[in-house]
Parts: sequence; structure tokens; C-alpha cells
Amino acid sequence: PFMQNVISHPIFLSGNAKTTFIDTTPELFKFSKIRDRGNKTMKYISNITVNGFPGIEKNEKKFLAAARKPQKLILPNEPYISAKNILDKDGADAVVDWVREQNQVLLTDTTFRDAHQSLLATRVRTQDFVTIAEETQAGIPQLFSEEMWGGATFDVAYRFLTEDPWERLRKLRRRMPDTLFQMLFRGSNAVGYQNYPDNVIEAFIQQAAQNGVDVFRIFDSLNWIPQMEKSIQVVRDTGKIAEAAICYTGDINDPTRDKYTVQYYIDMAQELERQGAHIIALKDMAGLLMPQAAYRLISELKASIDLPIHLHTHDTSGNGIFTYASAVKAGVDIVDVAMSAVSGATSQPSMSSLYYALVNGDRTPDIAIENVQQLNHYWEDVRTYYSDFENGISAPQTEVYQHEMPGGQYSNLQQQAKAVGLGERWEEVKATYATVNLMFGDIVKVTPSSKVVGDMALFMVQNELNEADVYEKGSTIDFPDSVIGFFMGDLGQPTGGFPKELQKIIVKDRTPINVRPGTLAAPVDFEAVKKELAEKMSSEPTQEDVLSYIMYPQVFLDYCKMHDQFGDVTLLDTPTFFHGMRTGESVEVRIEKGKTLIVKLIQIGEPDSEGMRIIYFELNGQGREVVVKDMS
Ligand code: 3PY
Ligand code: ZN
Repeated sequence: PFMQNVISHPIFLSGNAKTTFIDTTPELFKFSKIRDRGNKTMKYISNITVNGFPGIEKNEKKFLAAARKPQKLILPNEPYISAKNILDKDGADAVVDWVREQNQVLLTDTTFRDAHQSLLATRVRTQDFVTIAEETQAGIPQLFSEEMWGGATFDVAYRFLTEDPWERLRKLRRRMPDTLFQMLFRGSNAVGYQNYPDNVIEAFIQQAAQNGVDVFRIFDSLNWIPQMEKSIQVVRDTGKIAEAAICYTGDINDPTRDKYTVQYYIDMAQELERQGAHIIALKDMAGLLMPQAAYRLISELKASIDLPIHLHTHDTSGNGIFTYASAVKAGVDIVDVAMSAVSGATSQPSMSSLYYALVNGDRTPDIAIENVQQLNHYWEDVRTYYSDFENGISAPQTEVYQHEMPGGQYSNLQQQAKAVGLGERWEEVKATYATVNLMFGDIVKVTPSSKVVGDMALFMVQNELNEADVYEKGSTIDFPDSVIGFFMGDLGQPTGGFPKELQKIIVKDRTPINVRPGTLAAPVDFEAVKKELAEKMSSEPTQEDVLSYIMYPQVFLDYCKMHDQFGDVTLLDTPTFFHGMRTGESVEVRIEKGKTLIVKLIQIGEPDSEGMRIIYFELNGQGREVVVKDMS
């Protein structure tokens, strides 16, 4: 291949090649890079083919055709001026004005984030988004935004998919330049499960904005505004859109519950408006907002604040469309929906269903429904690639109104319960989750506070403790770390404070804090962290790497190790990524423009006495062998 590179090079062909030609023409050596990438790719495929993908059952790779793409999209007669175009040209306030002028209800598509977080354990890979990105923008340019980052996607990308989430953001940004990108941001917890110092929050937002995030939906897992102020301010300073979220919990229409009342939500919305939010989100992360309550709450909020309202719900109970239709009647400005194939149940309600629920009314979304339906075929097919991660909830679950578990937590906690041998006692775990919520003072439950309630529920069931036991025997019990941290004030202060007696039992002789944890944390020295990281990485760390390392030190280093070993595995198609290859199968891996690896699996050798197998491939027609250890 080297000689081929030489004799086909334009300088060589022009007759101008001097003796320094080889030294000064590095692209002649490109074949070794390609060979190296080929080797790493075959190593990854061999390992998955022989040993399976961690965490899922090893089974035969199914025959799955490439996902269907739209045949013919209906395009607007004139180029559409999107919300993103307005932001880039005239700034965040102009977008807010534009939203106010709309009579139609605007839509955010959550297909690229919450939908798969809530249905498929956040496992959808960058490549499956990239493949449909351009068509999504072309087919639905009228979207208010595409939610595509944040929440659990950041952690899961590194931890389970061997992907750099920043790279996902950049790749999609390039393909969807005219669509607002929205992320879910956990306030002082950023995209992690704990509080970070203010300068980390600031640097993270700046970097996310620079890489392509436009709308930051900022929430606090206890609705404690001091944890949101800094983020709102930094987002405003970067010129992006600060969408401040109020988490919805309980039931405003239940007279027996007097903590989360209409007035509670109005007070919070007004305070966030004073803090400089551009938009107020009502974040119903468990799907508890019932239709009558939606009409009442949205009406009251619209009358109390001047900002647009963006409603988010989950369809767990099956009432999502009715809730949205009621909210639309009450004047909600934007709602979150997903492509039908990844909607419903613990995900968001369907975009197409909502369209038809509102069609011929006066607030029908201005979208080409035929385009949405065509794009949906793609997601029908892509969903089948992820069948190993399905959460098994295929029907409405009105019990959510009792246990109040967020859509994204349900299957996660179920898995955790199975892992500690409590799979058979899942009903009990759910009931205990509700009990723990009330013991803790009826708190907002969303990442990370929901994890605390879940950990405590599992702990109680596992140790055969009921509520009375916790009070009676608590002084001799070591509670889970997350529970201790919560009662120490590490996540901030819940509405109405901590229940004092239980707090004492749990923290024992430690002294809890009642200030914002960020005020106590020393700022991070980014230069020092970068130096430390440089010694652990094989390349010069970027600011993005530094931030990821600060939030997920071990996860990030494990990712780097995997990346060094197997190269860029994001380029593999999804069935191959999770299931490896069948004997005789060929796959194409497009490593860069015009460079494709054609990998054919010829034969899997028998293991030797050490369990080593030789895997025989053809790489672009040439025989290759890879040795892999069979772990079975
Ligand atoms: C997250 O924080 O990941 C959520 O989706 C909360 O609803
Ligand atoms: Zn959600």
C-alpha cells in the first residue's frame, strides 16, 4: 500500500518528487493509520463476537435490515426562519418574543434524549442519530428545539457506549445547524449526581454552549432555587436560552396534600422570572400532572408570569395526550413530544398523536405530519436494534400516581432490585418507595433526589425494615451513603426542611449543612487537573476532557482505555456494536470520507488450552487474524 500511495501521489505523478518527498509528505503513511484502525476494529468485533456485550445476554445476532429513511420529504416553499436562526441573528430575547407571537403550540422533540433514556436505558448511539439528523431538520424545521443532550446521556455515552458525548454534540450540530439544541442540566449537579463547585458549573455551561447547546433546561432535584441561580446567570451570559424548570410532584387537586399547591408553583415561577429565566419549564418527570390539574396549573401560571411556559411530561399513566390537550387549551406555549415509535409509556407522548388530537383546532402545530410519519419509520426500525434494553413496560401504568417514580428511574430501580435479589419483591419495593417519600417529608423526586429515595427503599426491603423499625432501631443502623449525604444537606435543602427526628437518626453525630454546598466547595484548579489528566491519557487533554474527568473520573479513564484499545467504535453499525458478527458476514465501516473498511468474518477458531481463539477475517479483501481470549 505504501508504494501505491507513492506512485499515485500528485507530486510523484507531476515528476517533482525530490529526495525529501517521503519525509515531507506524511499522507504517504496513511495506510498504516488505516491498518491500525482496521486492527482495532477487528479486535473489538472479535471480543464482542466471542464474549458478548457486557450486561446483555449473549445471543445470536439477528438479521436486521438498515433502517428505512424518508423517501420524499415535503419541503416548505421558502426557507423556514427557525427559532435557531432567530437566536443566532437576534439573541435569546428575540426567541422569547417569537414564541409569544405564536398561536400554534410549539414542539420540542425528545427523541434524541429523554425518549431513549426512558425506554431504552439511554443506550441509543450517536450513529443512529447522525444517520437521521439532516432529514429530521429538513422534515420538521418548525420544531422549537431538539432535546439531544444532558440528563443521563452524558454518563451513559462514556460508560456503556464508549462514546465521547461532546463528539455527539458536535457531529449533530454540524448536521442540524438550523435547529435549536436543548439539553437537560441538573443545576449545581450539572450532568452528574452530586454538587460541583461554581467554577465547574460555569466552565461546563460555556463549553456546552460553544459545542452547540442553545437551550439549557435547568432544574434542581429539590426545587431549591439557590442551586439554579448560578446556572441561569451563566447561560444568560453566554447568550443562550435559560429555561428554568419547576419540577412537578404530588397533585395540586388533592386536598389532603398541602405542600405542592398551585401557590407553591406560582411563587417558584415568579422567583425564577426574577432570576432572569427566559422560559419557565414545568417538568413533570414522573407523569403525575393529570389533565384537570394541567388546565388549572397552566392557566394560573399564565396569569402570574410573563414568560413562555414549556411543559414536559411522561406518558406512563396513558394520560399524556389528554394532559397536553388540556394544557394547550390553557395556553401552554411549548410541549415535549417524541417520535411515535419511541413515545408513550415511560417516554413522552407521541408527536403525531398530539398533532391529530389538535388538528382543526386553533392551536394545531405547524408541521408536515407526512414528514413526521416518514421519519417515524426510521425509528420503528432503529428501536429493534436495542431490544436488549427495553424496559418491558408496554401498557399504561396508572400506579405511577401512587409511587411517583420518574419515567427514567422505573426500569433502573427494577434492575437494581433484581441485582440484589429482590426481583420477586418489586411490588413491595414500589410501595416502600412511596413510604420513604413521605418519611423524607414528601420531597421532589428526580435525579439525584429520586436515587436517594430508591436506595432507601431497596435498603429497607432488603433488610426487612418497616417505617417503625427505622425509628426504633435506626441509631444502630448504617444507612446507604446517598441517604446520609441527602440528610447532611449535600443535595441542598428540601421544601419545608428535613424531618428533624429522622435526620438525627440518619446522620448521627455529624452536623448537617444548611447552606448551598457550592459555597463550601473550593474552586477547581483546571490547569492542575489538566496536568494530572495529561499523565493518564495518551493524547493532550482538551477542556472537554478535563470537565468530563472532573465529573466522572473513573468512567472517563475507563473510556480512554477502551478508546486506545479499540479505536473509534462509534463508526460500527449498532447490531455489530452490540452483537459482533456472524461467520461469513461482511460489514462496512466508514472511517472517514472516501475510506471504508470492509470487514468479513471468515471463521472463529477453536480455543486453545488457555482459552485463546484465533478469529480469521478479511479486511478489504486481505486475510487477517486476531487472537482473542474466550472468557466463557
Ligand atoms: C435526568 O436528570 O436525567 C432526568 O431525565 C430527570 O428527569
Ligand atoms: Zn423527563
